[in-house]
Amino acid sequence: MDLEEAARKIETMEVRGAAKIARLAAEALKDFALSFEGSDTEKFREEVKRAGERLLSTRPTAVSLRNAVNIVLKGGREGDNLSDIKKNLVMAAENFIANSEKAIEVIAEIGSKRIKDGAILLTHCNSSAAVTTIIKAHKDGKNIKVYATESRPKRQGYITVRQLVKEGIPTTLIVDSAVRHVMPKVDLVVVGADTVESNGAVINKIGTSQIALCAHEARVPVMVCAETYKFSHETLAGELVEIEERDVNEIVKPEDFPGVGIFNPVFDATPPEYIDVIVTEEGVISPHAAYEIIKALDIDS
Ligand code: RI2
Repeated sequence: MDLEEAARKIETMEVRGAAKIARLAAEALKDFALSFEGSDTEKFREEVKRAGERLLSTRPTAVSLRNAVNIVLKGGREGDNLSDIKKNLVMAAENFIANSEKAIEVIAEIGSKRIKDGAILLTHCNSSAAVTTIIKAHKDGKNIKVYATESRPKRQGYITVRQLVKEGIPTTLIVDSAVRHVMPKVDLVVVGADTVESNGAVINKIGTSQIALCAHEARVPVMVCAETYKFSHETLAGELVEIEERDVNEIVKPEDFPGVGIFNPVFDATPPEYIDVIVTEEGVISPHAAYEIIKALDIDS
């Protein structure tokens, strides 16, 4: 995979979802390293670093992307000669991808146990961790039904409803603004995450915080499914998570609304008080345990 092509696919959201973009970045860095010709170790390190920066410039919010790049580059800092350095980088990339895929399976295994037979779920956007967990609950014999939001502006909810219906799960598509109306019928909200902050706040697709607020009001628990590489080391060091703002054309054609300001933030932050549990591959944790998870992770920013 050509590095620029991978960066473009992430930027344009041709490949999207926090886990998928992280794995694609790891794969692209691996291919970039393998295609490096020459014997100058310093030049290799500089070019790989620049490649990492290009990938990081694509989407600013999902820390999984940053963690993937940091883990792979860290692998490439180990070794005495170029051949070993390349080997270590490739190994780091392959391990990241394998661990990331395995983490989702483990999360689904654990998360499924928290979904009761007969439960009505609500999910938002399209999270591979959340959708895999819901499908696992269905495969475990739970008789579940799902409400899925459209998830404006890009309507990733369409992907979700198709995935769930394909598995035979009764699924109902709703517009984002119908969430409060249906919440009294819901037993559990299941969503993914792009980033988990050190204070336990979860950054996810815009609208997640409103859903959590409605769930809180209706006393419906909120379960977040997130691999530990979604946890942000940077926030421990005081940095704030940048909320990506995308092209306003994703909402409307600006020329149809002369004089009107249009604002397209694509993520929001749900405070830890509105989240019951985060299901990680390390187990079910309280959002307040995010600090310990980040401390235990060996990822430098
Ligand atoms: P997984 C997505 O972001 C959504 O916000 C989704 O909830 C989150 O990534 C996590 O997805 P976008 O790329 O990693 O659609 O669980 O903006 O697949």
